[in-house]
Amino acid sequence: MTETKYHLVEHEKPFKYDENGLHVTRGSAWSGPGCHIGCGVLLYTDDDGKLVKVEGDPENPYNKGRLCNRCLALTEVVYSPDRITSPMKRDPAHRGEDKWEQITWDEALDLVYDRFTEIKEKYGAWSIPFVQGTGRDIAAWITRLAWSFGSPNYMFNMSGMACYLPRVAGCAATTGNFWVGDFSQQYPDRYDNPEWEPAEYIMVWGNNPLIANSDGFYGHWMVDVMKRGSKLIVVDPRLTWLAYKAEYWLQIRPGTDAALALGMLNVIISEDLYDHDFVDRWCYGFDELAQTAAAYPADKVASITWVPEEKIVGAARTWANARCGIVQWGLAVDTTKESLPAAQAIGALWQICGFCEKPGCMIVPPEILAYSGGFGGELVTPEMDAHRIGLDKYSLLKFGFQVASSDEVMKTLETGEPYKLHGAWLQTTNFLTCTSPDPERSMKAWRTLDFIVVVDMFMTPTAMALADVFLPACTYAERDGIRVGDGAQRGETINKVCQVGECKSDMQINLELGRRFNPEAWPWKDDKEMFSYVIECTGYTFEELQQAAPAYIPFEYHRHEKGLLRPDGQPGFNTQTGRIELWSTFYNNAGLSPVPYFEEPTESPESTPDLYEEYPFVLTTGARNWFMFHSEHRQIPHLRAGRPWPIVQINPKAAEKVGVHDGEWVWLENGRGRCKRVVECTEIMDERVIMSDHAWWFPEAPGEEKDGLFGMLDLNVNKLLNSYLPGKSGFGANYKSMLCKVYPVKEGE
Ligand SMILES: Nc1nc2c(c(=O)[nH]1)N[C@H]1C(S)=C(S)[C@@H](COP(=O)(O)OP(=O)(O)OC[C@H]3O[C@@H](n4cnc5c(=O)[nH]c(N)nc54)[C@H](O)[C@@H]3O)O[C@H]1N2
Ligand SMILES: Nc1nc2c(c(=O)[nH]1)N[C@H]1C(S)=C(S)[C@@H](COP(=O)(O)OP(=O)(O)OC[C@H]3O[C@@H](n4cnc5c(=O)[nH]c(N)nc54)[C@H](O)[C@@H]3O)O[C@H]1N2
Ligand code: SF4
Ligand SMILES: [Mo]
Repeated sequence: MTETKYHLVEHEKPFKYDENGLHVTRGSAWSGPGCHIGCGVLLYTDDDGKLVKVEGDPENPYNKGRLCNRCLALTEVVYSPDRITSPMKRDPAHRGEDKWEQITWDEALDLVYDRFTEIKEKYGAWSIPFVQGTGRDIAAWITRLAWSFGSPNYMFNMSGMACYLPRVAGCAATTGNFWVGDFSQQYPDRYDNPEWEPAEYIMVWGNNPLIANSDGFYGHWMVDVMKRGSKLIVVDPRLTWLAYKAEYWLQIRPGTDAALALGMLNVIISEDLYDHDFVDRWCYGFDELAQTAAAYPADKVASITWVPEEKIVGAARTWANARCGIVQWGLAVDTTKESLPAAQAIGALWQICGFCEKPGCMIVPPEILAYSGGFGGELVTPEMDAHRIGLDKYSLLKFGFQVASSDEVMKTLETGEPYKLHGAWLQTTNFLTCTSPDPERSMKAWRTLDFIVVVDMFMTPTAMALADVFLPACTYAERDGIRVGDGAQRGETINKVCQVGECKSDMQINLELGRRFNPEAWPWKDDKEMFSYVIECTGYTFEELQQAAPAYIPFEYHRHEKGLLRPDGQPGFNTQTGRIELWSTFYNNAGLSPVPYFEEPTESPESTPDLYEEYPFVLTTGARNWFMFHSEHRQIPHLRAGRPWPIVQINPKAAEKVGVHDGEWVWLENGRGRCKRVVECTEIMDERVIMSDHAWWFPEAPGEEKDGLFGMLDLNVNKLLNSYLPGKSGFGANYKSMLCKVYPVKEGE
């Protein structure tokens, strides 16, 4: 094996071994089905090559043998009778109808090649957007497909790209990097590593990590560090399990996070509790930040956020006086229209306290290979970038990921400006069910395209409504792959142990098609050779990494002092001023406010008091549950049993006031639409706030559009959202702060 500088885990067991008559293969559980992280798993197969069970790998430092029920139910996903197992096509005249025709892979790939090439020759490659869903294992392979085809319009079809990207782009613009909490994940020996220490305080902000396991963060680490002494401050409108364990639970009104952060900054600055040394040496624009925060005194912030004044002050003091601290933030920071200023204000809480690049603080994540922002960036020409939709309007699209603006693409579909779109490649997304605010408008707009391809494991409302070709993808048990970059902070392999029908992995599909489009960009003979190329810098081939994984990059703290965070090797941060910019030169140059601010959600008790009388609840949506990943898993018996119906959580007193009962079907409605839910009365909610599940459909219901697309048209809470109204930067949209009313569903409805 090649000499390498990476740390390896000492395994007691080999990569493959036999146990009690079954064959065991070590691997990583990274999509499909969906998940952001990819725990270490042991896949058990029998002599016929059938997957029999999945266990957590106790030798993997990442999850140490633990798994959640979605992985434990993997065999039900793999062998679900609902899987689509061969390619299909349908005449575009019959979109929305169950009129599929089975075809071979050769026919399917030839058809896609022919139609895409025809469109490219007539209208330009940019007239085909390439769309992905959330962080499944696709970013690298879909960017390369899009860019090698010649389209700059790679995108995530959520208004305001309001998941993760606002935090990533915001951090990149103001600090030059993305930051994560130090939970020892960068060390193979984890909590035993002598360099590491647990955070004294963890501020869990708009995130429910135990359930979500999002963005490379395994939720159980939270419990691991609590056992080692970390204490919590939780900012959440609901009393989550972690909020219940917290020293401070700040029960915030949805969508007011920026105000709360600015109020806490004001306490910390006015009481002189910040880290002077760190601010003097490494931050830029402190005085301007102080001036901004001064406009947010605690009493005013209490009335905006509904968090009692003494809790705001107490939590701010406790945080600033801590020896070390972590902000474990989540989706709720992104799902507000002005999400960048919210992220900037929350970021300043760790920055002015100097909780940077130290044990138990925020760190820049080490990555085996930073390909996550796009594999194949060298293929993007200036001409392509000139056609990237939204780039002229939102300069921040240059940061983080090289994406097109989903809101601008929506306008382009509807207006044909700046040019008409003609085709689409949709891979790992069910956007009509999940991300589209106003799904019917979205469906109509995407229907204007001449030719649409969907790559998925199951028939979905989106595929039923839009696809002309359906390509069946694999689960992680049916394919090979690599888990590097994208917040993984370690190198692992995904290992094929079984085959279902004719399904192919996303990587094989994209390699085979990419080779037809642009052979030079896809020179590899098979997927394994392609993976070896990507991980070349580790010194391993794919086959070697299979044996050796997980592999870890050597890590050290205080990298800003050692010149390790800038490409020029100078001390400091990778920004224009070389410092963490509390006053952002980038935002200023982009015509945005250089300092953070709070703006009311478009609809709220404060911004639209008249509407609030008619729609008396603040509606937050989509808090994750244990059983489902977005629109997935509805057809998996053990998981559906845990969440049989789409629920809305309401405080029992509030339910009584509006005359609805636990277990009853109700409508949630506002001026834009309504959807059905089942009431769950629970004390975890404030009487003024309700929480609705998102992404519901019933795979068992009739699927044709005339019958409601598997119930989706009645069940989609996104009908209540503001339609395509992102923040000023192009990032952020109100997915978790609207107004609505609740009333019972009548018999027969
Ligand atoms: N109201 C409201 N709406 C929300 C949210 C919310 O909180 N509230 N959350 C939003 C967020 S944060 C996100 S990220 C989006 C998610 O939006 P999406 O990522 O579009 O989520 P899904 O609807 O689950 O679509 C994923 C599809 O990909 C398929 N799939 C899964 N794994 C694979 C794979 O490996 N290969 C292929 N080819 N297909 C696969 C699944 O079967 C499924 O049909 O939803 C957003 N929508
Ligand atoms: N099981 C499961 N896991 C998932 C997913 C899934 O669908 N299912 N989706 C994945 C994806 S794509 C993502 S982005 C992550 C998201 O995972 P998280 O970041 O945890 O996001 P949510 O669960 O949507 O919301 C987290 C918490 O924010 C609270 N909250 C709601 N509104 C507000 C608000 O305005 N302010 C504040 N401060 N808090 C608020 C909710 O009550 C909830 O407890 O999860 C990932 N993991
Ligand atoms: S977090 Fe859960 S679903 Fe995701 S890989 Fe780990 S066990 Fe599987
Ligand atoms: Mo997400």
